[in-house]
Amino acid sequence: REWTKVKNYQEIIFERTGKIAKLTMNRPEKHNAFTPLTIEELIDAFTICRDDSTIGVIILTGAGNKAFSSGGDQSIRGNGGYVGADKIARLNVLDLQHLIRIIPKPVIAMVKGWSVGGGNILQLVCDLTIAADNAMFGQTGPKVGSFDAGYGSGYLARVIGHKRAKEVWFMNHWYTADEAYAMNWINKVVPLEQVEEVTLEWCDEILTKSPTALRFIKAAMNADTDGLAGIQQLAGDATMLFYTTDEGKEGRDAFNEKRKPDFDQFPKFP
Ligand code: 1HA
Repeated sequence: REWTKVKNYQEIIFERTGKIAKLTMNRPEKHNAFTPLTIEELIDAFTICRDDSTIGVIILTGAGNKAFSSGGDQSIRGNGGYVGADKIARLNVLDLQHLIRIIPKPVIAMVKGWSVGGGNILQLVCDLTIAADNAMFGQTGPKVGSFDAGYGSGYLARVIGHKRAKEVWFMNHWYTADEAYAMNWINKVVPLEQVEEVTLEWCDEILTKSPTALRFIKAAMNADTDGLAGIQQLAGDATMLFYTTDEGKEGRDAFNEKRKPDFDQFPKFP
C-alpha cells in the first residue's frame, strides 16, 4: 500500500492510503504524551477526515511500537490544564473525545505498547480497538492527581462494567492486551508485527459496507449512551436523509416559490 501525507503538522502525522486515513500521535520520546498542540492538530485532521467524502474510515495510533499514548504531558501541566505556546491552560482532549464520538465514520484505535491515562480514554472512545500483543492498558489519574469523570468513567463502565471500571480507577493497575480483551475493553489482539496489516484488513472490510448504515449504527449506539446530545446526532442524520427526499425538497421549494406546499403527493409508510 502506498501512503501519502495529507498535511504537515508538528506533533502528529496525517497520512492516507485510498479511503483509509491514519492519524499518528508523534511524540515517541514521551510515549506519545499529548500537549494542547497535539490535540489541536488531531482535531484539525479529524475535521478534514470528516469533511472529505473520499475518506471512509480513520485509524488513530501512536508513533513507534512502545506506546499508543501515555496521556497528558505532565511536564506542561499548569494551573487548570495543559499549557501550550499561548499560555492558556486547556483540557482540549475532551473536545477531541467528543469529535471522535460524533464523526460519522468508523474510527479504529490501533494500539501498540502503552495506552495510559487520557491516552487510554482516546482508545476507549474510538469505535473499535485493535491491539498488538505488547499493548498495556491502564488509568493513572488518582496516582498523578487527575481523573476523567466523563467518558473515561461513565462510558468505561458501560464498556467493561461498573465493578471493573471502578477497579481500573481505584487500583491503577496495568492490564495486558489479553486481559483487556477478556474484559471487552478492546476488540482484538494480534502479534505486534501484524497489527497494522490486520487493522488495514478490518478497514478494507468496513469500506465494503454501506456508509449510511454504519453512520446510523454509530449514532444510534452513541444516542443510547449520550442522552439528548447523542439523540441530536442521530436526529441530525435523519434530517440529512430527509433533506435528500422529494418531500423535504417540496417544503423548501414551496417556501422559496411563495406557494402552499403539496405534501399529499408523498407516501405515508405504515
Ligand atoms: O486524566 C487526564 C485528563 C482528565 C480530564 C480531562 C483531561 C485530561 C487530560 C489528560 C489526563 C491524563 O492523561 S492524566 C495521566 C497522565 N499520564 C500518566 O500518568 C502516565 C505517565 N507515564 C508513566 O506512568 C510511564 O511513563 C509509563 C508507565 C507510561 C511508561 O513507563 P516506562 O516504560 O518506564 O517509560 P518512562 O521512562 O516512564 O517514559 C519515557 C519518557 O517519557 C520519560 O522521559 P525521560 O525520563 O526519558 O526524560 C517519561 O518521563 C516520559 N513520559 C512518559 N509519559 C509521560 C511522560 N512525560 C510527560 N507526560 C507523560 N504522560
